[in-house]
Amino acid sequence: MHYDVFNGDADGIIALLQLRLSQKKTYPKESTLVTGVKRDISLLKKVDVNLATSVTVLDISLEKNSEALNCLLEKKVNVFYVDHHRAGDIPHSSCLTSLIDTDANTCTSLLVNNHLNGEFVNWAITAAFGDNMEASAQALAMQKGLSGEQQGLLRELGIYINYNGYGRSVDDLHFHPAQLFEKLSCYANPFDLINEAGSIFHQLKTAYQADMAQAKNSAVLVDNEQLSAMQLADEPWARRVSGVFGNELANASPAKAHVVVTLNESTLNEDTTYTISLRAPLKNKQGAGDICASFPTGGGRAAAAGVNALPAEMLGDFFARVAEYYS
Ligand SMILES: [Mn+2]
Repeated sequence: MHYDVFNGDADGIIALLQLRLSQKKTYPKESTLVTGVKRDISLLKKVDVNLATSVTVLDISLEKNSEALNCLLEKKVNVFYVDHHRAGDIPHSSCLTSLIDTDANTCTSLLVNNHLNGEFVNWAITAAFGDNMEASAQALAMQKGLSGEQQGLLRELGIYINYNGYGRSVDDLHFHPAQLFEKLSCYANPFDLINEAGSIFHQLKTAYQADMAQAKNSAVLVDNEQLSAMQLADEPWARRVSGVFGNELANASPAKAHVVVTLNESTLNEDTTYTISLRAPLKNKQGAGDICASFPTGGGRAAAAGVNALPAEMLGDFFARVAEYYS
């Protein structure tokens, strides 16, 4: 049995899409799809080592999946691995073919595009936009002579497919990533999908705009020179959109830190807590991890960090700490 294991975001889905569209011409490959929400990257362990004869792995860190990979290689299963995340030590095995490049300006779909000599380059451009590789996507689009309008449409499509991957679990998503892959695989050219009335492009666009409109109506908790804080509901729409919404806020006011606060509904009536997501100002990408780590259940990177369960009575202290740090 063949397995296709891929991240549920635009980059993972479109990497597989290119490979399968290319293979369609030669032979139809039956496969078992293994994927999940964007954050779910421990996917390779879901492959049954006793059933697998070959595995394609796309857009998930090799380092984070090395144990499962080694099990497959020991069983002499052929693995084709393409990725741009941290790889750690790549195992030496005649069963493993890997295309790994951790350059900050490439992504899995661009690596697959090179591998296929640009056979489905419009899809690769879509994925690069979706994976936030703006410069690489534009450069490739210019090279292929796409107009500004065409670039804009592929960019939109990439963003919508990427947006579909965000949620706490696949129940939050509009489309299971495996289902989205199946739907997209009918289109060798993304412009056919975009031009078709009522297609998945238009369905995702409508859903995206509805979620973003809800987010923009959310309560503003703090807005001063140093930071802006908004509260989102603990509901599927908020979990789908919070990442994209955070990006939009940060781009709109790059000198401020941004805090998104979500009430943990399950803690109501007990000790109420909040999930906190903090982005350092775009113009001063530091300190977020340290600030969050100084509160219980907090941590993260310098530019973006969070607190999983901030006790409600500490919320005021948290805002004060952020304002003080960035003033
Ligand atoms: Mn990626």
